[in-house]
Amino acid sequence: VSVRTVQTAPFDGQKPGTSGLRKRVKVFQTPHYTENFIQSIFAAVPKPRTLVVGGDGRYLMTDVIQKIIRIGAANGVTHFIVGRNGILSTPAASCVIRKRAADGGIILTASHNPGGPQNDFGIKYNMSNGGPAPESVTDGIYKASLELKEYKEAEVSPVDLAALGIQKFDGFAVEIIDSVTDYVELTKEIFDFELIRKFRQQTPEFTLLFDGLNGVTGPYARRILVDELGFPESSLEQCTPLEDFGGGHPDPNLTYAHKLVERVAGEKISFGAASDGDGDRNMVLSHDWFVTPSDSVALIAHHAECIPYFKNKGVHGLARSMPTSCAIDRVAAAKGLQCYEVPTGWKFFGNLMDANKLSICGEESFGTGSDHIREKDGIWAIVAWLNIIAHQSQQKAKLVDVKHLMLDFFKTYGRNYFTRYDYEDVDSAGASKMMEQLRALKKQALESSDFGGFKVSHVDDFEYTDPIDASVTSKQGVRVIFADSSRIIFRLSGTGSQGATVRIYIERYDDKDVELDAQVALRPLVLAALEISKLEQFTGRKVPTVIT
Ligand code: VG1
Ligand code: CO
Repeated sequence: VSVRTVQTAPFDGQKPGTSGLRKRVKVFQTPHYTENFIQSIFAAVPKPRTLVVGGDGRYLMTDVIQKIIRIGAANGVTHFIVGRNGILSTPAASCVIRKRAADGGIILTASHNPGGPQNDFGIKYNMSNGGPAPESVTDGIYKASLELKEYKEAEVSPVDLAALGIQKFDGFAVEIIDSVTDYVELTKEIFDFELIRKFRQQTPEFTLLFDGLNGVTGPYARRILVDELGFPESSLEQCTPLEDFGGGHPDPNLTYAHKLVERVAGEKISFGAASDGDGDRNMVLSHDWFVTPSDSVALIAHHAECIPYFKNKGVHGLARSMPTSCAIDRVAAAKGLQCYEVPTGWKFFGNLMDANKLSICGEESFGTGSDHIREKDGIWAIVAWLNIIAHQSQQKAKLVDVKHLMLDFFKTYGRNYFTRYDYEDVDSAGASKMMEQLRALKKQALESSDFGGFKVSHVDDFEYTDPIDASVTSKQGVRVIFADSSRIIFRLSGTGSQGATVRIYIERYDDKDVELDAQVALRPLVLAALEISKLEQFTGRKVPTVIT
């Protein structure tokens, strides 16, 4: 194929964050900006010959796929595997990379960030294990972006992304695959679909509502929940992927998934669930209970053995990101399993999974998953819950609903109350100053004070040494740990595209009172957090943008 070389100059700020490079669409539309970043990927990663490409369907995606094909072909890719019309959820992309033994993949998403011409776009590289590139690789991409002088492009006309099958070009081929099939096959191997189908038939009072928030998950949910498990089509809402997610914020939480929350409450629905723009997050609730993600992963771990995948393979270990509540640690202790604590971001779980040390893990940010792939997986978590509900209901010969599962869990383990306060789009300088001040806090100074009866026992800035490759990641969030094991954690987001987002994570353990409202149970610690951080003084903010 004939290749042309285009002269360019480096751009500042092409440093991938928690999960790839995320910027405003108009930044990606700057001449050469996107091409530069794609060329930087090929300069830094082990040369891929087979490459998976797809994304969450947001505005600009198909244009960028054509660019990836042109630049990739000029950089030695011989086989592109692309989801039909470019559509691949993040977990499906991870699945396809593994199943088809590709060398890597490029996923086009800004996850839960709004889409459309005025909003966000993102590019992320995944390795041959199906997982996000580790920091050593993303640092390499960034370094390459700063030194770039030219990029290469194959001179080919646009590929037809709608036509399933193989299109041959001079020196390379593009294979368009169904976006859903590989992923659905994998899901069917993991869970007991027969049991869930039977449960659904025998328990007509169990009702379900899934909200795709107009993100990529709709087609996956339809195939699995409706076609395979037999739930009615009316169990789905907002399940058509839209370029701008219908103008919404495709983030499954109580604030942005309010339509689902209202319907579940109003119609007394037994099981409500939602996923984010790219399909890797999940929220689970019922008309009488909201499941905190930290509790969700702990509950799945507790009941893992009723899921065929874990029954057959065993559970090798558990893990959570540092700010995630310690509920899963209690499950690990009870089961005699190791529980790992990693920095925020799914990329830190991959090495442990590859080394067979980790089976189930999660993040407080509505991320739950296992070693069946190397990304968090929204549909996986939702079907895991259905599998557990079906199994428990069969065992007890009556409907065991979401609330009762959680209350049973708390009876066994006690409850780790958890909440997160997000202050979005605050002034970056103020936010950085606040973090500097927190880093400078000394244990002695805090120990002498009394925060509404809470005594500080430990303060640090979280640092992680990967047990497999010994790589060190530091400055991952300031932790204030109290004598009674309560925790307050402060960190800045690494996924925003504008200003800074301050996150405050608050946790308290209680083995007596397990049915309090989380905001009530955590109020004294929230006040302590605001006092310790001087948040209002540094950022001018009185109230958070989102509370989860
Ligand atoms: C956030 C979450 C983190 C998650 C990341 C990517 O990162 O806190 O837990 O892994 O998003 O999720 P940050 O740096 O903004 O706190 V997704 O669904 O945006 O790929
Ligand atoms: Co996501």
